[in-house]
Amino acid sequence: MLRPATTDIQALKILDERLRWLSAWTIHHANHIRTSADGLKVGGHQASCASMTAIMAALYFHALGENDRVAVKPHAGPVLHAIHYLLGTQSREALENFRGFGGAQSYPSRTKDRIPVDFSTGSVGLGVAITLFASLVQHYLTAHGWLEDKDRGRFVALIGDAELDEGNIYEAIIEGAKHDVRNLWWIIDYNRQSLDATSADRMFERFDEIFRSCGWRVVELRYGRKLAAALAAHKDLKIWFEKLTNAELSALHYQGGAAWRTRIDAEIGKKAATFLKDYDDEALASLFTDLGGHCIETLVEAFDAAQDDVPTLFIAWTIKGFGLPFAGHKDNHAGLMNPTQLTSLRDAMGVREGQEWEPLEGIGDNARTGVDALIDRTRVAREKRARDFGRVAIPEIPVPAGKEQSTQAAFGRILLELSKAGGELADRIVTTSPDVTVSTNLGAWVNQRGLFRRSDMPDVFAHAKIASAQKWSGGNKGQHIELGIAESNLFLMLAAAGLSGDLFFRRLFPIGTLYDPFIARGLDSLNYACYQDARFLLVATPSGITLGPEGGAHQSINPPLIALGQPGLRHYEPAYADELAAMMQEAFRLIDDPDGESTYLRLSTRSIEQVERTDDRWREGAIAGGYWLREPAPGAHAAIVAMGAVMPEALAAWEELSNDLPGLGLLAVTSPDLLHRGWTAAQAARWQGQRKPSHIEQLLARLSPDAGLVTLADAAPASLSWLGGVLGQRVAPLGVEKFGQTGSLSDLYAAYRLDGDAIAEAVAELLLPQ
Ligand SMILES: Cc1ncc(C[n+]2csc(CCOP(=O)(O)OP(=O)(O)O)c2C)c(N)n1
Ligand SMILES: [Mg+2]
Repeated sequence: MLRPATTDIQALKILDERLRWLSAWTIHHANHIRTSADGLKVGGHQASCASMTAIMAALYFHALGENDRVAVKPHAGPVLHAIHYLLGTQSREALENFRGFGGAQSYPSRTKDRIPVDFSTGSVGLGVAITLFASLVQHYLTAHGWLEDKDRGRFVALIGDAELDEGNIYEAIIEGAKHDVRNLWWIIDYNRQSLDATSADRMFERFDEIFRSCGWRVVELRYGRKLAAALAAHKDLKIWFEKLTNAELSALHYQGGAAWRTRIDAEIGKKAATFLKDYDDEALASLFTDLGGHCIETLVEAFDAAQDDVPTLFIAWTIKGFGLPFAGHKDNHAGLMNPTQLTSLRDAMGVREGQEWEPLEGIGDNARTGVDALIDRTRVAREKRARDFGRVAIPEIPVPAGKEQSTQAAFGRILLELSKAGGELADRIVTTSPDVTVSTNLGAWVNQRGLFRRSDMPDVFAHAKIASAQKWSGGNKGQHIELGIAESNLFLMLAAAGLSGDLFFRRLFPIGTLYDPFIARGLDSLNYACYQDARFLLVATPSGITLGPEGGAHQSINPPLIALGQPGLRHYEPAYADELAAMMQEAFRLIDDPDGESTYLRLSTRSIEQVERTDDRWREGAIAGGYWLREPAPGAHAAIVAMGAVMPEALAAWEELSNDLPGLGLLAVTSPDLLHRGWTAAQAARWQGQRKPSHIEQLLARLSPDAGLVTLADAAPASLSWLGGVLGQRVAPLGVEKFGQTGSLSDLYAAYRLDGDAIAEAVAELLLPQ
């Protein structure tokens, strides 16, 4: 893009002011003008917005190309809304309803906002890192021939300086360095204030070094044009200025011109006398606020100079609350202007009372042409695009043969067979794993489909004829993206790849594998992926105490409960390979369905005898969350309810107890998550006159109303114990509530009460007269 003419700079400055006004006004309106029904403070962050309006004006109205995608610092959401208001893509109604039900969201949301939001933000640090993985996905699509050069863009993150404390950012840049990631601009709003305080001074130099050592170009925008010139002319002043701590600088910005004068006079004395004479207090305050992040010329020049694809960190010095009465005050994070302060700002900005929402209020005719031109140019590139789902034909997934199988091994075989059979689905699958590719059984798939690398990477071991089951070479057609052991990165990778249809019009089918207990390591990133409605398949294996000798530190207990409370993610826990095949087919369908979701498969390394099927009726139930593996007699007084890898114990107990308790049922639960959702949805529907019972109600209604249920899961017993609430039946929940330890399966199942004896005792307790 060409550098703008001088008029554009003026127009950008005007737009900067407009954004500052509109964002402040939107927040003010929500807090002070809109009537409050519940007396709750509405909130909003006027100071966090004001510190980035120049950066965002220069970015959106000058630097962004039409394919560029931006993650906006959560607390600058109102600035993004103001930009779209100027572009005509946001309505006044939504702004008037900012933070209200159905109004503009407090933090940019892909799914809830009507404006185009490239990446949702809110949990600080995650919006930053996802841009890096999105850039990697763009490269993947290009390398696979699915994205033309003209459709490629840059990924921009607008970052609060305190966000840099989030460790996930460093995990991401390390991974990015390994993959030689490009086309990134990360722009720090370096206002040196967080929520609680001013930022630590000692860290600043370190950020520089960290990024540079990961291959980034670091561009510091410390001074605006005016201030740079003044300090260049007064060396002592410059030395003094640069020694000010973050807290001192912020305090001076808050105090204003007279305070600057007193300090300079006291600390530099005569040497600054000529300088001080040239400025009155107001001019002095204005001069020192001319930091790089508020100077349109400086920003434009810096953006124009970074047009190659080298990942670039811009450190743009700013003042939190720039131009507002609480600028620089350490407590300004959630500060709101009072009505008097707002009126002064309105007057200062030339906005007439009653015309506060007028997009270009107060801009004179001459200036208007330039502003209109910039808005027009920008409008074309920032329209909301329809979501794109791939509509890829999902083939029937064949069941791997074998009398005894583990679900984990079956998963690996299914992928291998898919790869061998070929076809569009197989070509669109992209797998990824945080250094557990082999131990989660993805190895054979990778042998077939190869590692994804920017340049060809021969398999050195294979060339040297060293025997290995893993014959992995890499190249830009590979379909497995290796990650280091950073589970947060796995989820951000899945989030970015799971948005490929939205971001690049080409849906991928991302599959990520990890050990079930380590879901917790990346939990917020997983939540973040789901929040944005990214679509993927998460395969977590091994799980539970069933991994036996591997021991307690690897034994997962609560992920089914996590899944029960996680929107956008469907939990399936198969016991058998045929269930797994059906679930994978469903998971692929859900990735491709506009109303679908992501899927979490909780698998096991335990090889168990496969069950014989007499018909296919189990399948529908398994996909819906459960089915009777052994039918109960109508009105039966007891049932065993089991999930996943402990099914052999449940079956053995069923066989033994059936002699004494004819009619005993065995319910195989494949998804407590789906059963629970169905149950609550059916309850809600009843209030709207629909009386269809949910799947779990139908299943349990086969038993007597006072039946007893023994539930069994290699997981927290609360995963299934809630089933007693569905029809008011009694429950004896078996499961794992304490940390595990090493041991054989029989030792562990006995110690943690997952064996036949425990089931028999639980059944007896339920059936004995109370
Ligand atoms: C993961 C997470 N932890 C805490 C918060 C609460 N929080 C919101 S903003 C903020 C400080 C942000 O400071 P900075 O990034 O410097 O932004 P700015 O100064 O521009 O407002 C905190 C702690 C959050 N949003 N996300
Ligand atoms: Mg800050």
